[in-house]
Amino acid sequence: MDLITALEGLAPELERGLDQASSLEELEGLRVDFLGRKGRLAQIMGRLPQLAPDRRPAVGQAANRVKERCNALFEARKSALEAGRDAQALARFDPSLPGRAPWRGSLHPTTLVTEEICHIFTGLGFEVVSGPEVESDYYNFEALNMPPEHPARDMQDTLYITDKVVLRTHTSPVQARTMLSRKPPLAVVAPGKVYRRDSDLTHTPMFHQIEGLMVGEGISMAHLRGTLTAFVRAVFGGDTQTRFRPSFFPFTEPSAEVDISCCMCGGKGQVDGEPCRVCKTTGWVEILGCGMVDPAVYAAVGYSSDVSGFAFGLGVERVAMLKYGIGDLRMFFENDVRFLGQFA
Ligand code: 2NL
Repeated sequence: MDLITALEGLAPELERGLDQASSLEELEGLRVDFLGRKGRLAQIMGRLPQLAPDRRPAVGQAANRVKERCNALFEARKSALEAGRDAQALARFDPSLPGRAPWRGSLHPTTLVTEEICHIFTGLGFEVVSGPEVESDYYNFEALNMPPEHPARDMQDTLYITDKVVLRTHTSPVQARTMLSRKPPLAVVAPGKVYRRDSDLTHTPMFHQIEGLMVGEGISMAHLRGTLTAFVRAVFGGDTQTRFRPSFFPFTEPSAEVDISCCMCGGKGQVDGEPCRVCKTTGWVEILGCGMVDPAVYAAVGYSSDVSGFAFGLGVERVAMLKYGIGDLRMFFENDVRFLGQFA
């Protein structure tokens, strides 16, 4: 067959093939078959050297025309198939369906309770302060009336960095630093992480504390009681009862522990006739420790013995467990999103 006739047969044949192609993959197959390096057009052109030289230009021109025509056919069909595919995708897409909300994080219950407690105390005129977690023996113990050999400094409780540097075992050193850098009157709360060499079902080596301190002229046990009762009712509800029991802390005298009426059984000691697991039937649960700042602490920070004040300390995880009815301390440290997501 003469080459020009063979060339001119290509475009109509491609057109029939394209009409039947139903996917972009098939289309690509046809393109390779007709226009590829070893395709039909290339094969025909391979016979060009067999022609007399004066016939070659006409065949070359015909080949270019056919190639352009084939390319145009191919591109047209490709656009049509692509448009069809997009239309199908749009037909499947229902814009009236509700959107899928992105997953939203939430604050850790420890953070929530810390923020709530700090908010309550700032409302009562306290200021939030912070300090280092790696602390000197002096601020963590000595300034707080815990001289060397004091039982609370026992190696069993304290995590030592060096002989004289510890991970703070409470946030009291923040208040000691505050008193050293400021004059009374002052009212501060110090939230933060604290560390103890202790780890079992009910103790973790790191937990969170909030301590408070109010120092001024004429600050009395009555201010302590009023402040802490207002605080407890803000966290656990206005009907919550409080009970102050005598206790001991090295840095306060007198000292007390505060119990609240059990938020699980309402102080009745029973839930649905069963013994209350939160207060163990006593109707009371311990919530914080407090007292009037010991004069030895004022001496250590260079305050006059004319001032007086109160201080208190509480465990954040403990408050969160009581407030939210969480039975297991480990929940706070496992970072299970099924637990954490409940505080969104
Ligand atoms: C508890 C008891 C308490 C304090 C912390 C304190 C701090 C200074 C001076 C005097 Cl600078 N006291 N802090 C006082 C009484 C109790 O914590 O059971 N915490 C979990």
